Amino acid sequence: MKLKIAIQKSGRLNEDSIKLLKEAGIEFNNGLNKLKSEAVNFPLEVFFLRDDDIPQYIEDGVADIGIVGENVVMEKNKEVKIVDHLGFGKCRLSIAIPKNQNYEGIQDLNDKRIATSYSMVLSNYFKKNKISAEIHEISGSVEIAPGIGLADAVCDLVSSGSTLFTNGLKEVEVILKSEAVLISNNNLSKEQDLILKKLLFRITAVKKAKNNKYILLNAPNKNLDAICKILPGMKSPTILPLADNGWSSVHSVVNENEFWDIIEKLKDKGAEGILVVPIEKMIL
Ligand code: PRT
Ligand code: ZN
Repeated sequence: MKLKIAIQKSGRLNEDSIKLLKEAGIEFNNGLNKLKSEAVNFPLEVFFLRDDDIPQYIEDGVADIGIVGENVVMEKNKEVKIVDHLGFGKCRLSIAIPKNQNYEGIQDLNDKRIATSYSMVLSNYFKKNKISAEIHEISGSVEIAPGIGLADAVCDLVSSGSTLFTNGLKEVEVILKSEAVLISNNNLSKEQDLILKKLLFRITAVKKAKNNKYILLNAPNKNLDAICKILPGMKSPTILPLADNGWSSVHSVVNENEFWDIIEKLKDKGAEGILVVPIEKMIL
């Protein structure tokens, strides 16, 4: 029994999807540039597909699980479930209008023509907000629609914002925040579900490790209490005596988000020789 995973064949999510599987310790021996590849050390088969097709294939059970943007999951609206958020491919689906136009609020979109590749998500959004606008479904280069007179506004994915900027548009509403997610068929067998759980366990360990750093520092013994209070650690920090009397080496794990804050506090309490090391896997 193997679990079949569908990932993007080429595009923005392809590399990070493969990287995630590799970091989860899954190895492939026959190259990753074909239609299909088999893992050598895990019961997993990889299918390479266009991202738009992945939800349908999973609903139909052609693949069991897949990696796609949440935006695609919402737009395709298939019978699949999101089992994990993967932390890459972050973007937002936003409405943008020509930058010299006034915008007071969402009611300004009434009776406007809006170009998008996300007509499902957009029409739901308009329904919810009681806006009546005309949605023009187009499949690519949405951002040029206002410039060529095809639409008054666009609804498209944004990450840095530079595409909107170069096309003279400004973002006025964010309608969806998105990142890559792991989705699954709703009716996995017990055996398939077990493989998925094993995979999720590994993915969790990889994600945790990315969000945390291992920290080692030297601390004067008189400040050890104060320093331990600053450091969360997995249980509590490890403390080892240094050969130098009156000093200890303290080891702990800190979260990326609090990292610089913690470093400053540690220095205030006399910590020296601070080393910060990446963690490869983290299992709690
Ligand atoms: O061939 P296939 O159909 O598989 O790929 P695709 O061309 O449909 O998708 P692709 O590879 O462009 O994007 C795959 C997924 O990446 C999307 O579904 C999103 O979940 C995610 N993602 C993250 C993005 C972006 N960031 C992004 N910036 N997808 C598209 N963009 C485009 C956007 O459409 C716009 O044209 O980039 C432009 C805006 O970028 P900024 O940086 O200028 O704001
Ligand atoms: Zn696509």
